[in-house]
Amino acid sequence: MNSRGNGKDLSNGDAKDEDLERFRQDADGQYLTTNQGLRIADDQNSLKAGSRGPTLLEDFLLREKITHFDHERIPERVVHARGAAAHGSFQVYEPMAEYTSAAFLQDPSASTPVFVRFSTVAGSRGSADTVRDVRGFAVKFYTDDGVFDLVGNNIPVFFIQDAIKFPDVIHAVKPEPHNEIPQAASAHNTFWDFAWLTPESTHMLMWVMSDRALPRSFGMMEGFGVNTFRFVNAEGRARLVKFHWKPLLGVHSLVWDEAQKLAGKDPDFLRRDLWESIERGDYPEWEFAIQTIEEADELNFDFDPLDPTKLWPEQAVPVRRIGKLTLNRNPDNFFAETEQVAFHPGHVVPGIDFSNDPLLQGRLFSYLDTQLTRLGGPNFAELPINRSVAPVQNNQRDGIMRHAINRGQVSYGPNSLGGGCPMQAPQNMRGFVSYAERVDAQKVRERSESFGDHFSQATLFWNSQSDPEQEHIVLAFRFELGKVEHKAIRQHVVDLLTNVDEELATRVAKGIGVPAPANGQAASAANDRLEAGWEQFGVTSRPTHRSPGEITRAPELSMANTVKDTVKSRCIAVLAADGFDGAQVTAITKALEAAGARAEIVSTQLGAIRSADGQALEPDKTLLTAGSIMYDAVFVPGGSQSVAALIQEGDAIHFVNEAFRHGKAIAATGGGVDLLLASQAAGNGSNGRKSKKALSLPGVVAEREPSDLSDVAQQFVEAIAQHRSFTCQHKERVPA
Ligand code: HDE
Repeated sequence: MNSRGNGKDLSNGDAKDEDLERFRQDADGQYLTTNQGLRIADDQNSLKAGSRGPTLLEDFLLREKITHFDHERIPERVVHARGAAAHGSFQVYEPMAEYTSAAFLQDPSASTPVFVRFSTVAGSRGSADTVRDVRGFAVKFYTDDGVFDLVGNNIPVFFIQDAIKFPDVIHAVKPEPHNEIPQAASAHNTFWDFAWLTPESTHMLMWVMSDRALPRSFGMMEGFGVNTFRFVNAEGRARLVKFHWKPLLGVHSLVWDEAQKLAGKDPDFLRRDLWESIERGDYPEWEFAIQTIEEADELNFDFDPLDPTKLWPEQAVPVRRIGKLTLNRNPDNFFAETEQVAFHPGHVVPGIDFSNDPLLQGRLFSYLDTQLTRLGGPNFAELPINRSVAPVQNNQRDGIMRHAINRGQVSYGPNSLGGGCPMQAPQNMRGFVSYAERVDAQKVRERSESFGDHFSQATLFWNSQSDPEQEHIVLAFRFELGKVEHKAIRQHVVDLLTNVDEELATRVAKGIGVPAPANGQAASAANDRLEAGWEQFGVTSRPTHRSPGEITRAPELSMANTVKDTVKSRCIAVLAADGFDGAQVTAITKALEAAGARAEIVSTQLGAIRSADGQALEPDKTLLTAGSIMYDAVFVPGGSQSVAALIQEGDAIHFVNEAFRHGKAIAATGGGVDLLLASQAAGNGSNGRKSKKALSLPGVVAEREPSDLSDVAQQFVEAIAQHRSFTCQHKERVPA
């Protein structure tokens, strides 16, 4: 550990880390000074005319301190305001020269420093981490050819096809302008009004209503570049490319009830998880993956590869994993790094270029523009976190907060007085040359006909989900639309969903007081209603065709098919009080730790508790400060005194019920089984009484007389690795 306590040795040749080192400040052993370096003798009292008299205007120490404080805030990002970030590194697996000349994608032995910021989109800086929303996944690569920013999301598609609609979708989802309600939520009138009038958003709506919008951890989400980029190799050959991040821990989510409660009990749940994982050395990792389409094949798919409301199904366009990203160092200072970092999809390096995706084209304008306001002027690239590790040299000058002291009389080009410097770099010196795509067209304000299939991929997404995932989507639509006060809007969204799947529309309709569509006929009635509404309100981007194609299910779209062989970074609650069974706690917690998870003791109060055989243990949390929602699983050890105390606590019973309702793994050994029987996490046996059989439910490992604790631990670890089990109908009846 170095002095910053974040587990990373500075001597590792990380160019960005070394660059940042010049700006770091530590107060150890230092005297307090003004910003001018004057040592301050008294920072506790302002200068007054007598100890009970008025404060003097002369007090420059007071004025400097208060003035700085008054100006500590900068505007928050207009979207993606709430975020958390970390440093790390990226390494490619093998040279990618066939596809791209990007230098950082050639040498498997070279490591590129990165800074990655995760965010929610709609909420303000102080909103909760676990709200239903898209997550930003923005990666800044500090390459030897300059900064490359891959500014992506955890959902592969977007709400709109044209950047000109971005202010509209964001205005619709943000708090309503008259009363600034609701914070960080799409469940309100304006969002769903926009949604039904923007049929191209249907595919993205399906993703946002799925549990993908409730990640369990930033380290358990996928990332996507969303927009289509271009890879160009040294011969100038180009291919369209989509970028992906595949988390090695798999893709796992919270459930809605849990996410809402966490927003109150621990609104920092995801940023805390990221921070603590890195501090522990449980570094989150993702594989970088690409999909490429040959230019000649651009028009040969059921979807248009330039349409950002479409993904490229992996069966149609294989995904190739080409490198690995590891986050291994927390920022030193949230404001200086996480808040001041400025991403821009227009920051590319030779070998990477843009496609004509109309959303991307608009983004290329927006990011630089927004930083000018947010970071106060054109010199934000000089901020330590934004500085390229490749040398920066040009004729740009002056502006607010300029740091560089450019010497000499020359600030223009071409020049002879400066010997022609700085010189333009030819392509063979890695000068950036835009891909010379041929464009021969009329200027039009039009949407391509090939963008007109708004529903097929929404249907593909729905068809690819497991039963519990489908159920969660239905409930999410019901929740969101249940908050919409206008029945006509609820009806129109159901009409949209009728185009995705009639059963989906029927199940949603059932909960929100609008008629369910019935057999084919109702679908055409739904479309008649939609068409009339779209006509009335000037919607031009209508669905014009459907191209379902040959792929009817895409396994990669379901989280049921994700990685389920690890419990790394998971946190398990051990419910224990005085008199707990020490051997059971030791055996299970050791096994969890050996598998890469960790256990926290949750008790009735803080202060050491003793096992039946006298072993002392310090609880980490209490039933007051913790809830099952903060854990991935629960273990209840035996020990008659401990179990008797817990059974008396409504909070302990609730803990178990809630974990069970949320599909989490639960283990109980010895008398701990009685806490399960006292809760509703046990079904009724066939005779109506709670029996041992009643505990043989998915995800529950209950052994009253465990002969082999390592076997119990093994079963428990396997159940946790499954993430959740939703197969048991009984769960629905358990109050949480
Ligand atoms: Fe952004 N987006 N965006 N966006 N975006 C911003 O830039 C914008 C879009 C994304 O952690 C802003 O610096 C437009 C898609 C992320 O700092 C702003 C359009 C995707 C972040 C902006 C889009 C994104 C932003 C606000 C439609 C996924 C946070 C603050 C044309 C590929 C980066 C800022 C961070 C941030 C504009 C659509 C991802 C206003 C105009 C699609 C992850 O410039």
